[in-house]
Amino acid sequence: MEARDLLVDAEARERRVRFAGDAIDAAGRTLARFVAPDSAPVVVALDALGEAPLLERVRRAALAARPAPGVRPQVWGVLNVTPDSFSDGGRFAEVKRAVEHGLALEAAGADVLDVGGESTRPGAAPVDARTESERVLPVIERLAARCRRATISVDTMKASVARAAVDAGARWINDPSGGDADPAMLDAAAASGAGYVCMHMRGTPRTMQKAPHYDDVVGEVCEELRARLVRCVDAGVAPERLWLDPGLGFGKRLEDNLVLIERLAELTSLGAPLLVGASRKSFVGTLTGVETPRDRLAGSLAAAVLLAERGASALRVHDVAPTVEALDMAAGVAAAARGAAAEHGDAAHGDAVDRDVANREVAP
Ligand code: PMM
Repeated sequence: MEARDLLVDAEARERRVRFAGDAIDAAGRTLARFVAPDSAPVVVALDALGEAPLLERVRRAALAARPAPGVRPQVWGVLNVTPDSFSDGGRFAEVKRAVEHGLALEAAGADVLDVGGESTRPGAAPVDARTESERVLPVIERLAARCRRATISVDTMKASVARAAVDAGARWINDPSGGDADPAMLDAAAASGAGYVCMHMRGTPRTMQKAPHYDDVVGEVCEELRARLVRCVDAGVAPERLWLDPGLGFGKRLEDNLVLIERLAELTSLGAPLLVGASRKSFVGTLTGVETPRDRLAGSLAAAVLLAERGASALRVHDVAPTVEALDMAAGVAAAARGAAAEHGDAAHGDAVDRDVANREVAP
């Protein structure tokens, strides 16, 4: 091995050790509220770290966790700038309407505006980088200048679009391919200083719904996200800027999506905050019998509350105002339950209803 390779290897190892330390603390805090410290998520966490003696440290971190109650997850407002979303003929009118919609999402309570210029619907055809950039950059530039509170994310699988979007003011790169679609993406994310959302998807939007199959969807998604996360850290993405997403609706059957929601807490053991998108997705329509995506609000709200209770740090949604209300309600109940439990000296129950993971700062 050349000296330079050794150096690169040592740097990568150091980054991973640093990341492992963060992961232990995060896993501990998460465990304190969801599960007994010797249950499955601990085993997953230890697997990820590769060392059994760390169990004691995880347990100690779990016991030391004393989170603030009553904090709701972040809300990411979806702002798709694709031809079927805002097109009314003129390019200028399109940009203007997208910006107005973004500002309305911010006013409704969105913490982040997720701007996308390429559809990721099942079977969707890819668009080239130039077309995608022309769609998203003018919108990102204007929103970055006008938003007072919300930050901007670019939803893209292309490194060049991500780089240009960060230059235009985006502070997040939301990559539905988790670094698979473009080999230059992770370097771009590392160099950008932006937050990076690494989503789970098998295949591409064109192929992902062709006979998807999992034997153990939570275990497999967890393992595949862990591998991607290590790849991100090795590429130099700062661990504190890394978020994960199980990719609901991306190459998953109805039952896979439902099990991922029910057992989301197990994914928090990976140590990174989770962004999750269930809003208006077709599995919500299948379950509730509502065909038109716009009419799937009730099912989407139920999913948002269930995901928040299971440790999601952020939810990607279309209907921002009602989602914020539903999440505030759930957070209020959780906080009250915690207070009541503490009054009765029942610290274990108080911890169980609290959701410290939602408390983590916006990364970038
Ligand atoms: N879903 C869509 C697009 N981008 N990004 C992340 N991180 N997570 C998601 O679940 C996700 C995404 C597709 O939904 P849309 O077509 O309603 O925007």
